Amino acid sequence: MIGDQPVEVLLQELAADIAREAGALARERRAAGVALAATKSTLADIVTEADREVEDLIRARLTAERPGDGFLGEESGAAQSTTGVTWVVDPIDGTVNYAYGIPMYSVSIAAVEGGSDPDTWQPLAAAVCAPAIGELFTASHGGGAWLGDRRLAVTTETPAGALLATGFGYDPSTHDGDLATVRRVMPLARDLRRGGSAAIDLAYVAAGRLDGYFERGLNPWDFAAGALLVTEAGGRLSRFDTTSSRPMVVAAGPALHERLSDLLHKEV
Ligand code: LIP
Repeated sequence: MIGDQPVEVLLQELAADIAREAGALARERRAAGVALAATKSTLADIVTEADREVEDLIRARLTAERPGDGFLGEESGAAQSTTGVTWVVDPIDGTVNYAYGIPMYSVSIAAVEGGSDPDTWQPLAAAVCAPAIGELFTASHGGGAWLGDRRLAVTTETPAGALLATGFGYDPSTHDGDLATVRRVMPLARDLRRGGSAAIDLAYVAAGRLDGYFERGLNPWDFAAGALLVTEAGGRLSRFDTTSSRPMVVAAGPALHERLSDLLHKEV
């Protein structure tokens, strides 16, 4: 507690404020035209100048407001924490959407404690800002998940089948396996969506706009904030195959999470 506010709420407010500012910058740069800065793991894995500029803004704000906190970002080096808190940041999640002018992109900011390993960290606060859509999702550990002043809740029943979302990696050689995974879970589904931003997909599970989400090969910054949104909205998120190069993330309401996990575990 700091004053009468739990520290998680203060971290959530800071994450939301920075996500708003970073989202506005990303949107401004998008409108001005996007410059490709480089490619990373494959030709399809791009980074724009805006990705780097937005992460620089976020990092500068966090350093000013909370010196000593750790940092793990998609585009810049990691920094160890001396306070116990680490910020896990994807400056523009859905980079390919962003480059093509598709509005499904987000700024994803999470505060965690206990280091920067997603298998052992404890999420404290989260903000996912979708600036082109005008939505900001937030959560704090024990404080619920929110879209503005609307408290979020995952779906609990899927009588017509589940509306599922997934994604595919940047390496074309993984696409066959990922499509086989889709084939495996489709008996549970009414339909499938592929939005292109894991953070937004997870926010939509938390908001009940999707029943479930699964994807292999995400980086910690892709799901760190969305995971807290889901669990604070009454959902479950798990990772398995974590020693492989492409761990699986599964998120849904409790009953669907169990059914999805059973099917997805069988393929491992
Ligand atoms: C993206 C994820 C998306 C996945 C893409 C990519 P990025 O993150 O949000 O779910 O399907 O392959 O990993 O690279 O835009 O930050």
